[in-house]
This record gives sequence, structure tokens and C-alpha cells, in this order.
Amino acid sequence: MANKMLYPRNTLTRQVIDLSGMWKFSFDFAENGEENGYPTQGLKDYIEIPVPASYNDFFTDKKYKEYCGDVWYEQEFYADKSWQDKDVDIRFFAAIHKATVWFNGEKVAYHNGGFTPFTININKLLKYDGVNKIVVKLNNVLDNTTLPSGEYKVLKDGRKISNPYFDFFNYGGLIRPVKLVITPKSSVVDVTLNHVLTNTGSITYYDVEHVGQGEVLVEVYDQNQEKVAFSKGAKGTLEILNTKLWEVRNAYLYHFVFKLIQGEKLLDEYYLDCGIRTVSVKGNRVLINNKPVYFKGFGKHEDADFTGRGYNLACAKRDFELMKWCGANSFRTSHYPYSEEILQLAESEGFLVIDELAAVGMLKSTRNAVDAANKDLKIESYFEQEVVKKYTLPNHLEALRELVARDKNYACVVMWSLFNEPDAVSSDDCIPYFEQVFNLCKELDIQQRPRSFAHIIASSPTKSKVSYLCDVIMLNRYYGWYIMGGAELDDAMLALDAELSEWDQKGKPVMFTEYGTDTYMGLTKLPSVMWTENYQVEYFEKYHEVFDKHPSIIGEQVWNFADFQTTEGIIRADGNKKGIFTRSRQPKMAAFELRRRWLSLPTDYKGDMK
Ligand code: GCB
Repeated sequence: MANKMLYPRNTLTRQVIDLSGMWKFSFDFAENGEENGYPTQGLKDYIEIPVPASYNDFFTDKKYKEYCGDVWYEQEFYADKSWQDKDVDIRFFAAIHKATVWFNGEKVAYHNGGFTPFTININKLLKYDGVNKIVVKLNNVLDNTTLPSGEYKVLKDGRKISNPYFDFFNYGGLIRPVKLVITPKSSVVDVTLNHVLTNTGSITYYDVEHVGQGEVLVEVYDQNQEKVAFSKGAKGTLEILNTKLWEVRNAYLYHFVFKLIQGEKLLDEYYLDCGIRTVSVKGNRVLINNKPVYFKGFGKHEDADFTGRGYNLACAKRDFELMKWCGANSFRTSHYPYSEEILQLAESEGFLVIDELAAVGMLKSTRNAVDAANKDLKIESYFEQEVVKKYTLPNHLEALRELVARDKNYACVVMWSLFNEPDAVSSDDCIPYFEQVFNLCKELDIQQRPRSFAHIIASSPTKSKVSYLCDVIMLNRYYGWYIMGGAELDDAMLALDAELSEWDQKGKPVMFTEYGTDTYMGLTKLPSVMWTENYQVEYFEKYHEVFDKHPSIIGEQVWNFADFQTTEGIIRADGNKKGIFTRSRQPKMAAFELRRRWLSLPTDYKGDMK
């Protein structure tokens, strides 16, 4: 069974073994790991580093931090004889950006796309009388076909360095766990849920895919461990009376159990803890359970000291506590799919998630942030390139298939963001590209979540060629920062106001997915100047005054939750400083202002505004 997406769980019939820990590792500056026999004989001249993590920030020499090319990882394990009549898979939760995997010397997988999982069945190659060896080659080189997109530069000494078309550090590595998943030969391989609300409660339509023998049985339990619904068969419905719905910041999760049985015998058991809710768009409102919601929150990054983009559950926990303290109820997984465990936290904390693909940098510019703010942007069209039509589009569609397959059942995922700041203005060639991505999303997602992309300022209401595809318009705007900053802030607000009046006419919900200012923690000045903490506060106060006047604005997600690492350059002082919190997650002045506002705005804020 190809690429099982189900999140691996230990149950009565399943076993999961985490291979996290120190792995053998080596950089491959000469790009000759294969000639040197790494796939069959293992790594030579290796060091040991932790998995999961990005490798970049462990070292003191810049050539390792900035490394661009192939790296190698190796790990060993012993198999248990009891696995002989089971399916044994290796699941890579994420590998940046292209991965080739050898198992016991055989090439077993190639995966392109760094932020979604892939699974490899190793039954036939497993050894029970000796050690088993996994060897992985990763490549983090960016080009116009990769998601995210960029290019590289070759230095005089022959080293490559990344030149991203995006504003975050191109961290590499096995950034999420690698696990062995041992399942029975007859097992559940996929589950799809969709919910409708009724006068008496709810009906969940389910579809269970399985391999091997057995009959499917589905049970639903409430939080008191009471069985509230039950059904037989691979497809069917589950009616729940007086359903406790998953509500924003008030999540209720049901425990769905999927069993494969043969007579009295349990062949397999899998479970999902998930909320029941609906999401829809009506006029210029997004409705959760048929009630309008107002999004308050952040664009984020998976980014922290030492681990880089690596899975960091402790940091994720701190982030949720800080977001709750601010009164936030939502975030966007800018600019790539986040760890599944973060979605699980959002599911139980009742956060609204805008789930974004790594389709970022589709604007041919290594000055991304500055160009993105240029209203009259004239650049070489991204979507006119033959390579983009031929290779990037299929990569994009595959990344979308993997994302929807991975995240389709989460109640917290309420919207798909299919691109961040693409060049949607300079050529009509973006139209067929966008149509295919938007259409595939609709086809794949049984819950028909709203689809959108984050618009750069050049994608104005009159110039954007593809906004008509969006169910919700998402705007990234930097009036008062990249344009008309500082002393021009009042004029900047007039420009913002004027643009929003045009969007109001479209009759669609409009949501801010980015607005913010770089702010150096500890810097204050009266009167304010750009980069000070009090300028950041003033900027937000003024934006919010404008938002409050416009009926179509259904949400505000500040850029960014925390300061984060970027490529170095003249507009980045050790990274992007637009965080409301520092990289070590301590509040700037603006955090208190957001808390004041967001705690006072009800979830259905503007619900009755026309
Ligand atoms: C943007 C990008 C985001 C950048 C941000 C900035 O428009 O979407 O990735 O970090 O601007 O701070 O410049």
C-alpha cells in the first residue's frame, strides 16, 4: 500500500517505534556519497547529530550553517521476530526537501517535498538475524521547480549557498520524527470523515479504506467514554444525538474507533480524536457551525534556537500558551505544512488553522520582502517559465494531494492556503496553473473547506488575475512599513482604507494574513520611529481602526507570532524582527496591545455587519 498517511498510533494491534535520537550524519561537499558506497556500506567519516532537528544551527562554522547540497543520515535497528507476519513501514514525518532512502542496501524511496510525510514498506528487506540499516540522502537545493522556490549561488571555492525567493532560512535535515510502524496484514489504511449538522445533532459520513481480511466496525465515544454511535461496513453514517460541537476555543473531541474484525477476532484497531464541526462561506462571512467567526491570531513559523525548523513540541506548547494569553483563536501555517502534532494541539485547543502549502517564492525575486511590497511590481513572470509548467505544477499538485490526505480530518483545519504571495499579475499564464490547483483542492477535500492564497500588495483588486478562484481573499499588507512608513503612517492608513473599500465591493470575506513591522525588542522612542516597540503598537492600533470600519474583514493575523531566522541581508538584523514575541518567546509591547484588543472581541465579532 503506497504512502499510508494515517498518523501512526499504538493500539491493541499496532506498534510504533520512534527512531529519534543520535543518527550518523555527514555533509557531502564533493557530492560523491554514492560513489563512496554510502547506500550499501554506510557512512564513512561521519559525526553524530540529533534527529529530529535541522542540522544548520549546531555548528560554529558558517559553511555548515549555510550548507546547500546533499547530506547523509544513517540509523540502525533490530527487528523483532513477531513482526514476521505483520506489515513494517518506515514513516518519515518530513525530510527537507528531496529524500532518497536505502534500506539494507536497496534503494526503496525517493520523495520530493519537504513538509509532508512518506511511508516505505520494508517487509521484504527486513533482517531478523542481524542489524537493519537505513541510509538517507537529503538535498536542500532550491530551484524554480521546488516548493518552496528559489535558486542557489556558487561561491569562488565551489560551495553552493541558497538564494531563496522567500523570507525564511532554508533550514535542512530530518526535521521531524522517523518512526517504524508495525501493523497487522489486515489493517485500516485510510479514514475520511465529513460531518453535517441536523436538528437533533449530527451525522458523520465515514469512509474506511483497508487491506486484507475483515469487516469494518466504527464506534464513537464521547469524553465520558460513553458509546454514542456505532456502524458496520467500510462506508456509512454515524448519527450522534445532542452533539457537542467543536467550537472555536471550546473544542470537544469525539473518540472515533475503527476496527477490522473477523467473527470475534480483532484484526486491527485505529483511532482518531477529532472534533465535529462544519465550515462554510456565506456572502462575506466564514461560518463555523453556521455561525460567523472572526479570526484573531498570527502567521507563524516553525523556528527556534538550536533546532531550527526541527520538531519542537516544547516550543509548540509554549506558543499555544502565548497565543491563548493574547486572546488569539487562529493561525496560518505560513509557509509550509506544520508538524501533525501542532495540528493535534490546535484540534484540542479549538484553534482555527489556515493550512498552507510550501508554495512560497513563486515570485522570481531574491528581494522577496521588498518586492512584495512594491505595488507596481515589474518582474520576470514566474508562471510563464516552461520549467514551471512542466515540473513545478505537478510537484505542487502532488504536495496538495499529500497535504489533504494528511490533514483532511482535522476540525481545526478550516481553510487551505494554496500559495503565499505568488506572482498573480504579470502574465495570464498563472490562470491555468491556479485553476488546476484550486480545482484539485475542491476535488480532494470532501469537507469543501474554503480555498485561498495570500495576496501580495501588487495583487490588488483590479490587477490580480486569479482572485476570482478564492472563496476568501487573504491579504498580506505592509502599508506603514515597506511603503509609506514612519512619518507617512497616516497616509499609509488612507491608502489601506481605499484599497479595502475596493475589496468590500467583491462581496467575499477578506482576511488579513500579514501586517506588521520589524521591531527591535527594547528599543523605544518618543515620538516613535520605525523599529521601536511603540511604533509597532501604533501601527497595530491604526490598522485595527481601519479594519473595524470595513464589513468584509473577517480576521486579523499579525505577521509574525515570533522573530524568526532568515537569510542575512541589509533589511534583516539577525532575522525577521516582526515578532510580537522574540525568538525566545518573550513579549514585546505590542503583545499587550493585541491581548487587550483580542480579549475584548467576541468570536462572532462583526457577525451582523453587512
Ligand atoms: C511577506 C512574506 C513573509 C515575509 C514578510 C516580511 O510578505 O509573505 O514571508 O516574512 O512579508 O516580513 O517581509
